[in-house]
Amino acid sequence: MNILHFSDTHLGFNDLDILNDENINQREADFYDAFSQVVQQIKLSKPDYIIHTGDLFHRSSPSNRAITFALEQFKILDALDIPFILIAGNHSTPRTNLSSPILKIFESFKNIHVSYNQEYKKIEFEDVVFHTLPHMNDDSKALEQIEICESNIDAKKKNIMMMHCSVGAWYLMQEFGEWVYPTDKEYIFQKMDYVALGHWHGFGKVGKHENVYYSGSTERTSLNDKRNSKGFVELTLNGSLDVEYKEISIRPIISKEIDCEAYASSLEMLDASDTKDAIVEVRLKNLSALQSIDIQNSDIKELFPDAMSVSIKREFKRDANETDLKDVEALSLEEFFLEHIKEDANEEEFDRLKGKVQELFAHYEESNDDTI
Ligand SMILES: [Mn+2]
Repeated sequence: MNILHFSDTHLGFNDLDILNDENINQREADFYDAFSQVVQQIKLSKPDYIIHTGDLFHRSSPSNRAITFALEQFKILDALDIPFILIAGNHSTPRTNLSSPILKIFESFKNIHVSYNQEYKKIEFEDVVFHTLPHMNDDSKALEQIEICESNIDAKKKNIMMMHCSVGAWYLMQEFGEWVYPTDKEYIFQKMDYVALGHWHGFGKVGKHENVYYSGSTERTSLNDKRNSKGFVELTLNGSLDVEYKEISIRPIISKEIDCEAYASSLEMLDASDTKDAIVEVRLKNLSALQSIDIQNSDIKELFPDAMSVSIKREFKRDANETDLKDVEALSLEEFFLEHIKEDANEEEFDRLKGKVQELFAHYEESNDDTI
């Protein structure tokens, strides 16, 4: 039996304010592309079952474009005549009972089986039972549902458990309403042939359990996620369990560092050859306050002409100039500028310039207010 497990596709996610040629947010398009790559693979490998462990959409009320994209892709999948089992994650579960769960839109598809009602649902086939526990907002109800799940294990068939949660505290995503699977119920995992997990965005086996896996997300929903490898799981269940992680191709995130203490030579050594179409993050380290004024973001961006985006992080020197730095942080630009003049000018000249500077800054602020 071959099963393809993927998760956390977050359709509709967007970021970075960059549009592509079709006027779609580039990052949003990247997520659609990642999803399409998995669908391509499904068409090629034709597994016996397809499972998705939650966060299909990024929001519980996705945009029209995200819904349209999903419906197009699900139509392709449905036509393959492969059962596709799908559960709701925290991102696709409404927080109140007033709104209708988005996964309901797939109810009418012949081969698509959805579980989103915040309760255990058994989805059964000739040779396998999928024990689905979708995201639940209520922990005590969840515990009950886990017990129902355990009592439904079928010794004559393969048993696959599907959840969207953190197993223990290790896989928390620092999001609202996360569900933590209770540690004292982990023994149930041993009674399953495979436990398919969603929520954590990296691929991996969970702790000591040989049959419990997160497939990871298909793209990064945060630039703090530096993993450049995203993909899905292909598992084979013939007597023993064989798990294979398959990588898809995503936009890379590349970190670069410029040491401002040796600025010129650091620039010379900079290699931008791996930054084509990438999300580039540049750390300017050992920066002094004055250097920080001299080095413009636009100068740094020019160093990576082929990158999709460049973000710059300024890290100030912590040693000798620490007091300097504190002063700069506490001062406004106007005050900082005046301090700078004070160093070079005599008292009389300083008083004259002070008036000018204050006038100019007042004028600047006024004209700035106009534009807002
Ligand atoms: Mn997620």
